[in-house]
Amino acid sequence: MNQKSGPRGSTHRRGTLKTAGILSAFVLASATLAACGGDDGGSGGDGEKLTFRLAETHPEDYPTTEGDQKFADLVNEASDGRIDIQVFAGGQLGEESDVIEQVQMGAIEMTRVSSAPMTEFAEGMGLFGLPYIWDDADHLWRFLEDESGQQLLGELEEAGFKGLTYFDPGARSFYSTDKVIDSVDDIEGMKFRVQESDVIISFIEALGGSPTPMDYGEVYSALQTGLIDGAENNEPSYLSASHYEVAPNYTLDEHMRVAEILVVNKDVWDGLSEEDQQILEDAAAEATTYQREQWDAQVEEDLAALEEADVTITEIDDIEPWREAAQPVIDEFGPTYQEYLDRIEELREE
Ligand code: BDP
Repeated sequence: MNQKSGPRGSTHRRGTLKTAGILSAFVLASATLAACGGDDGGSGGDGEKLTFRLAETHPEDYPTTEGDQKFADLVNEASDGRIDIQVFAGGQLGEESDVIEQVQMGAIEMTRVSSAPMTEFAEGMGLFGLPYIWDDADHLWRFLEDESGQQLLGELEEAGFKGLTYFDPGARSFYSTDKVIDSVDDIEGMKFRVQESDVIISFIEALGGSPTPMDYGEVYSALQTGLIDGAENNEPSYLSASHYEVAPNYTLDEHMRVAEILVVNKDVWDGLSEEDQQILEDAAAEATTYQREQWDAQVEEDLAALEEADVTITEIDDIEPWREAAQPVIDEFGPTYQEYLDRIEELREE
C-alpha cells in the first residue's frame, strides 16, 4: 500500500479523463474465468457459482463496510449461495485510486468508493466536490434518489463502470494539527490534504489554503510529520483513521457531501443474466437503507467519542462567509454541472 510515497505532485488533470482501455478486454478475460471459479464463463442463473471481490478502504465496523457486507449477504441469500461476494475491508486491495483502475480493468470486480477520485474517470462525479451546495443530508438524498442523481450514476458507464447505488457520505469538515480554525480567514496559508479532484483542489485554493492531493492511507503520517497542517473528512473517517490523535481540532463547517458509490466493472455486469442483475440491484437498494441507518447512529456515537478524547470541536454558526469565499469554485465549475445544480436548487425545501 505504500508504493506511492508522499503527495502526488500535481493538480489540474482536466482533459485526462480515463476511459476504459483496450487492456480491459484482455484482463477481463482472465478475471471472468477467476470469477467463475474455472467454469466456462458467463452466468445464466443456471447454477454455476460466481465469486466476486469487493474492495473497501474502511475497517470492518465502519458504516460503508457494513453496507457492503449487507449487500453481499443479501445477494448470497437471494441467489441461494450461488453468488459469493467477498468484502475486502481496510484497504487490503489497495488505495482507492488504484482500486478504481483495477475495477475499470476488471482485475477487481467491485468496489465501494468515494465519488471524488472517480472524477478523473467520469467528470460528472466532480459535482460532489462543490462546496456548501446542500442544506442537509435529506437534501442530498432527495437529489440522489431523483432521476438526476440516477442519471449521474449512469454517467459511470461510459468509463467502464456500472454504478449500483449511493451510500451516505455524511458531511466533510476541516481538522487541523495546531491552529484551531474558527473562521474562514484561518484557512489562509494552511496546507490541507485533499482527495484527487480538481473541484476540491480549487475549493481549498479559493479559501486561501494550499491543497495537497494524496491517498487516504497517507494522511495520518503526513499530519504527524507536519507535511500538512490539516485535512478534512466526516466524523467516522476522522475517528476510525485516528486522524484526531495528530490533528485534534475539528471545525464543523460541513463543506461537502461527497457521495459514496458502489460500482461494478461494466463487463462483469453485462456478463450477468438479467435475473442476477436484478438480484444485485435489489440487494444494493436494501443495503443502502441499512447503511444510512448505520451512518446516522455512527456519527452521533463518534462525536461523543471525539469529545471524550478531548478534541476541540468548533461549531460554525454563520456559514455565509465560507460560502462567499468559496464562490469562485462555483463560478469556475458551475457551468459544467449546471443541469444538476438547477435540479439541486429545485429540490431545496423552504
Ligand atoms: C472517506 C471516504 C473514503 C475516502 C476518504 C478520503 O469514505 O472512501 O477514501 O474519505 O478522504 O470519507 O480519501
